[in-house]
Amino acid sequence: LKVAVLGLGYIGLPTAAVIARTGAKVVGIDVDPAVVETVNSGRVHIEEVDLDGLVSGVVARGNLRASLAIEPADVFVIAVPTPFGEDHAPNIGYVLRAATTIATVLKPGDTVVLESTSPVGTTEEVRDLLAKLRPDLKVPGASGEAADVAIAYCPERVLPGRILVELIDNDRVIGGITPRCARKALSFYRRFVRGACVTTNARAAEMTKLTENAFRDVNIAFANELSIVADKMGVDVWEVIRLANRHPRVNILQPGPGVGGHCIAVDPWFLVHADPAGTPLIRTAREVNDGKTDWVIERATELLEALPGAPVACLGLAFKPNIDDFRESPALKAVEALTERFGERIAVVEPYARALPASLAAAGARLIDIDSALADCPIMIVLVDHDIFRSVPAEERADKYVLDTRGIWGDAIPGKSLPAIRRHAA
Ligand code: SAJ
Repeated sequence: LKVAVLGLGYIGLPTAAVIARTGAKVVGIDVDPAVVETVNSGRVHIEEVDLDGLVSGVVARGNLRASLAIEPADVFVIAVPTPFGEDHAPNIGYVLRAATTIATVLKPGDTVVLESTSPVGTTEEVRDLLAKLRPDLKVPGASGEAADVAIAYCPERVLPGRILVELIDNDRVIGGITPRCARKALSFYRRFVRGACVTTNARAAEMTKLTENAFRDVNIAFANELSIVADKMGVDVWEVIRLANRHPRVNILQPGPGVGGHCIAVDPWFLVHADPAGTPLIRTAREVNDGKTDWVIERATELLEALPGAPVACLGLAFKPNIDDFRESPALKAVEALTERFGERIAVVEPYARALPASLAAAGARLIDIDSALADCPIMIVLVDHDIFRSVPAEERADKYVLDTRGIWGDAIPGKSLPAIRRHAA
């Protein structure tokens, strides 16, 4: 079996490597020459648990290669980004470009699977594009005749940091343009997926993916809204959530500085964009989660103004704990806003960054380690719950003024509230 994976990013590269491990010959196609070169030398350009060892192994055995140019294959997996524009309109340009590339080598018997998160109807658009570019091939669903190629949608559902485990163990939803397409794609996924593979149609599979991430966004928004109300009422929101979750049918998620990443902060907009009037809850959840970041910036600004000149350590830039991914990160957004205002007072502790993003460095922020932060910075703003921050014992930070947006240092707050700080400053 020969497989071409288009897009060697956070999903495409691990997927290509896992398929290659089954013994299939896999070629990973990417537009970035640096990525192609890195993979061909057996190395990885992204941080993901155990990925480096897996890639170096399958490349050394000759089962995985990367290339800038498309090649004929039996199965094509599209794993390219689907960003959105200023007006939150989904941009499926990369998907259509990948399909255009595939069209140049597509042959009867091939299977094309789209994995990128996509608005409902995208897989049909891919089918229509392939039909237009390759009138010699019968595409599925167009007529009653048996098609020459199979086209399906099978969304990735893996959690960064657990990608290699979840690629294999999670259940997969496989939506075919026709039931026959779904069965063809199913036999491919069965090669490496241990979870259940459930078949449906392409539109239902597309909406399922968007629904999963919108569900999580709405639930995190609930926690974030509670955190603001609780703060006004002087109540520890993390304690309230712990206690409420003892109810057998309540399961509240954790508040934070907002929702980041390229999935949960993005995908709900695909549903809102498809039906703005019909999605007030999903839209409001997005606004609540984005608004939480602004609230954190306001609280931090108050704290910094109450203690003029005191050095500040911002703990974390990543969008969630123990990863090096800063995309759509609320922590990064908060640090950018604080650095713009307070410049050289701001130090950043981010064990997953080799250097500070240019925007922060240019505004005067410095990258330091947690030990220097504990030694030199009386103010600490916890933005990411990295394990290394969690592990700082209470006595090492007893004299700090802390704004803890992740609730990892619950014991640090008493005596350090803003009124207390104002008294101290006066
Ligand atoms: N977050 C909170 N509170 C919580 C949980 C998360 O504030 O209780 C924040 C995180 O800090 C982060 C953001 O939400 O900023 C998203 O993190 P996440 O761990 O919930 O999810 P992602 O973005 O890493 O991965 C999600 C997953 N989707 C679901 O859990 C429904 C993953 O399974 C998907 O494959 C992935 O999106 C994707 O690619 O769509």
